[in-house]
Amino acid sequence: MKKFIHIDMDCFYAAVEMRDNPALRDIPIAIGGSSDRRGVISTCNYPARKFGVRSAMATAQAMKLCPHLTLVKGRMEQYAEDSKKIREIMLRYTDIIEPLSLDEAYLDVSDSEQFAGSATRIAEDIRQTIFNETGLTASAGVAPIKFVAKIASDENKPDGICVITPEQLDSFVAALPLKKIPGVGKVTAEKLAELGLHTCSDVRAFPQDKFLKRFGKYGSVLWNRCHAIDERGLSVSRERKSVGIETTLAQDIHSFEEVWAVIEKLIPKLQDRLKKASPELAIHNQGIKLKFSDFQQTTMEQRMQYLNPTMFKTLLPKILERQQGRGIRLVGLHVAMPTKADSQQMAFSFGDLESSL
Ligand code: TTP
Ligand code: MG
Repeated sequence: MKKFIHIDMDCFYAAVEMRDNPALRDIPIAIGGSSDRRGVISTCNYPARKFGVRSAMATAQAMKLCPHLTLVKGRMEQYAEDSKKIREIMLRYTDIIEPLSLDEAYLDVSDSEQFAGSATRIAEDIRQTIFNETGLTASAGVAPIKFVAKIASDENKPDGICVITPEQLDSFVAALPLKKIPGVGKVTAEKLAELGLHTCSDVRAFPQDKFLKRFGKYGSVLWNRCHAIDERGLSVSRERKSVGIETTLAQDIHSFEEVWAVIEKLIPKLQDRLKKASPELAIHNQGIKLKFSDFQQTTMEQRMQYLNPTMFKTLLPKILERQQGRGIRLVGLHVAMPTKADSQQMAFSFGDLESSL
């Protein structure tokens, strides 16, 4: 059995706004264009949801439901930046990740070794780490098949987790309302209801040939879902799994010696993180990140098979060439792990070597 985690951020855009402006925390807010410009709500926080405000609703309608709703203009760049941070956190656990949107992704942790392979504990750790490092809450679903993991992440929102074990899978799916299955929209749900079909167990009791005839191509997918069959794996992005550690300095520093002193302190922490993320310690590259006093940041990497602390000393003068008189406000170190493709390529080149000997 596979182990999938689905992570979905809670009222994502609204949560970012509440984090960055605490005055918005306890009042109903929505992200969206104003009603006089025929705006639409992107999302809203939970206090606003109590009034019935929803994503994709016309702002005018939302203002009717909740007259003291505070409208906030969206900041896509900030949401994208938080999304990137969240993605980087996920990559510490597995590189088999399928992002669905800025705030949502599937992870396949079937072969992850952290927490003795417990997908539940991995999911809890991801949620905790996301909160520690971004101040945002995420909800998680854990299940042996993809679509159930997605449904599960919605069960205990916000800031919740729902685990469906292989033993619970069949009965969980049986009781599932059909409209919760991804792909079953309003129209399909109505067609199903006309046949008296409301839950997956209703479909199970329905004649298969009749069902397939009525619902065409999507019918067989839906039939399978109702029987807890979902053989899809993840469409994996090619991002490299990496770990890093960084520190923002109390005061800007300038010289090679000062930066090196910071790096020497970071190295053992980086080694710790690497050990946790990749017990065999193999890496693909190691690098340094600097953020200058004007907030411009830069990274430089060196290909390496194993972490070599003195390599940072070789890299440092090269990256400092980009300093151009500016102070340095942040120093970071990172290593990227080899992907499966890298290790296959390595085996291949060793093979070549052998055959040419
Ligand atoms: P969702 O995950 O659907 O919603 P959410 O994160 O705001 O709330 P929940 O706690 O229920 O998960 O969407 C993620 C973000 O995508 C959301 O914050 C804003 C954006 N979005 C839109 O811009 N328009 C839409 O119609 C929807 C559904 C989302
Ligand atoms: Mg969300």
